[in-house]
Amino acid sequence: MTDAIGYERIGDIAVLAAQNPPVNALGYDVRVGLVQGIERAEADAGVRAVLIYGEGATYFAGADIREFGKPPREPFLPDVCNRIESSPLIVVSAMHGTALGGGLEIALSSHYRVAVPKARMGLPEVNLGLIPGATGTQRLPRLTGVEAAIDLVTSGRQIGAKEALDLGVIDKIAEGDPREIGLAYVRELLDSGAPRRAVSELPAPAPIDFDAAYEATLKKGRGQLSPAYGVRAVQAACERPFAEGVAEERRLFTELMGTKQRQGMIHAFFAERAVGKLPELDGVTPREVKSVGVIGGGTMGAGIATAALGAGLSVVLLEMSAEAAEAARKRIEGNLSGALKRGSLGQDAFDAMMTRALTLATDYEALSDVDLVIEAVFEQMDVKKQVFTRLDAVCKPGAVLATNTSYLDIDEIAAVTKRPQDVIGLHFFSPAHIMKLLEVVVADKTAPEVVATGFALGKRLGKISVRAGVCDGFIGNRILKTYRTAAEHMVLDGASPFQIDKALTDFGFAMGPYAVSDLAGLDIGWMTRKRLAPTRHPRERVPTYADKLCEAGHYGQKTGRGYYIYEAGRRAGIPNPEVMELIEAERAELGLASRDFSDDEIVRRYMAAMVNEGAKVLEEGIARRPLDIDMVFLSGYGFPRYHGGPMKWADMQGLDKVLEDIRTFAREDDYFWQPAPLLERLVEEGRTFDDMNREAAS
Ligand code: T1G
Repeated sequence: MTDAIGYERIGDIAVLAAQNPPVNALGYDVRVGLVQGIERAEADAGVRAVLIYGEGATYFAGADIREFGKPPREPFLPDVCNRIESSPLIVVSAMHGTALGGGLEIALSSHYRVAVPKARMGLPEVNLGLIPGATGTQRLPRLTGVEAAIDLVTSGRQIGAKEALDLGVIDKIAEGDPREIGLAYVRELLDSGAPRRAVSELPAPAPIDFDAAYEATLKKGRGQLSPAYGVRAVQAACERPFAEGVAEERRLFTELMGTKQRQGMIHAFFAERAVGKLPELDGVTPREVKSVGVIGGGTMGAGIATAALGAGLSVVLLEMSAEAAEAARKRIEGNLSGALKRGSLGQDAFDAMMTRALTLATDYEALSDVDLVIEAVFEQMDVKKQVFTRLDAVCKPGAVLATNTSYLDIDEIAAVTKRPQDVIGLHFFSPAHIMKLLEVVVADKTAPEVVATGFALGKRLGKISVRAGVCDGFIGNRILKTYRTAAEHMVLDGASPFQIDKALTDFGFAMGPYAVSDLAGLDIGWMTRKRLAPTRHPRERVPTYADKLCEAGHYGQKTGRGYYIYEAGRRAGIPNPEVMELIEAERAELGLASRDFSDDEIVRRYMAAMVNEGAKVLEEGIARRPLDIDMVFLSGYGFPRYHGGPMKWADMQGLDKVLEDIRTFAREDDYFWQPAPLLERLVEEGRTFDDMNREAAS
């Protein structure tokens, strides 16, 4: 027996305990241990039943993702599941924590399942670019029916014990320790003479229109394959004998295992866990934060306050007047009412937040005792400096002073205080209570424990925090400006904003850059162009057609017209015909001859600009690792997760191909297209961005 699965005999019950921390992943030793445990129980005279449960935090949380991409080692998980189910003994699983993927598949191959009330379970393989590959798509529908099985397999969502009981995934919920409730349930089953109950022997569920379900799922996935493959696997459970259904599931699973989408999504899984692990923070203790001050109750400030309240922090929100403070309170109330309606926030909790946790103020003195302040006031340096001068005078020693600025120089802001070591950037993305990304911007003098405090606050708020250095736009907006410029160049040279948007939604973005601009407000870009105009290089190509839209008062969705026209009741906008008129007029004025762009070239140019600027951001140390840039774009800019992020996408294309594109584009504009020296070095040395991630981790 391996020690990954403990064996114990209690009367006529054999107990198999998973002992593979931290999440009892079903690695090789665990799989071997399970098979050996079942065989030992069957050979152990007098044993009538087997209990399987997990020691530590959870029942099996799935296959060991670190084994993916390596040669698979027997016993394979589907065989382990079938071996468990085929036992002549009664096999019971007792679940707690998160029984996910292969973990739930082990439970489904047991004859009975009991769970603690807080147990959660699901088949999240689609989030890794896969489908359940150990009979889950064949057993689950036999218990829940096709509709529920397709929902769980294609969404990858977790369900709680109550929903699992209602769906028939588990048989019982019991309070207590998984081992105890498991033993009690086995006893109950043996005493009542309960029969073995093999799920695979249950009748196949009634079919649905699988082609329709497949097409709908493929469309919803915006190019992601795994959910649609999940529909076909469940279809096999309806149309084929169990063993053939398992074979079809394996075929589909193996096909997905070989895709770039699987590589991209597993990269995203591990990057999400690595991004908060910075060697510079090893052994650094964050300062305790129980109360937060927020200055400015506009959309951003109210969103930040909402996120802090939702994380159980007390909030003092400072505005210029009682009316403005009241307006902020209403915004916060509106933000929280969404959660209230959805039932994810109870009325008592809502009331506690709004009456006790939230304090409105108009005097800086109200901030004298908070542990951390975040200002979200107007994006102008002199305004920020006034705020930080007041904070320096009012806030207690050790309070963290954070700015939410999206591009201003934080070193310059810190310099007006006597405590630059306590100043940091916490760049939220609107809506701040919903968007996952938080850029933790570290200024020259920011103290390590203040950086650690920023990351701890991010974790508390449920954010994905990424360390950034100080430059115009930090990581995300700096790179955005570059690839957005590449798009504008294509518009000047012959492509339309609408074609570019479509090419990029076909690539997997939820929205193209022009629809995003309409959503954010065209006035933001307009202000930025005006701000940067004085220092613009003569070779920069900056179109003026969008300025004319703004001068006419067309700011996008908020005015009902921008690149698109938004009519009441219609979800998406329709292309605004005057946009092409403005573009054609500008092309004529500049004497530009238009040419056609293929969708493929549009994507290659857009992505080459993104990757090239990312390499420059890396080289300057603004981002620590390529995975940090990936996490910025996956969690803050709607980058398609199955590409793994821009740097992972580039690795999978081949950095030599990306560099070759850049050099080709440079022949027509060697000012905009200047290959990043880091990219050239990586290609010369045959290294990848993944190699840089591994080097940073070692
Ligand atoms: N394999 C390997 N390592 C894993 C792992 C897994 N399945 N799950 C977590 N870890 C590591 C993780 O990298 C981290 O490591 C540590 O455990 C704690 O994780 C055939 C093919 C279980 C809800 O997709 O959702 O089964 O950084 O920080 O916040 O059909 O981990 O400490 O070195 O996330 O408490 C399906 C993925 C696999 C579950 C716990 N299962 N894991 O969250 O801790 S595919 C999953 C999670 C499959 C079969 C198919 C979460 C969690 P380190 P953590 P957490």
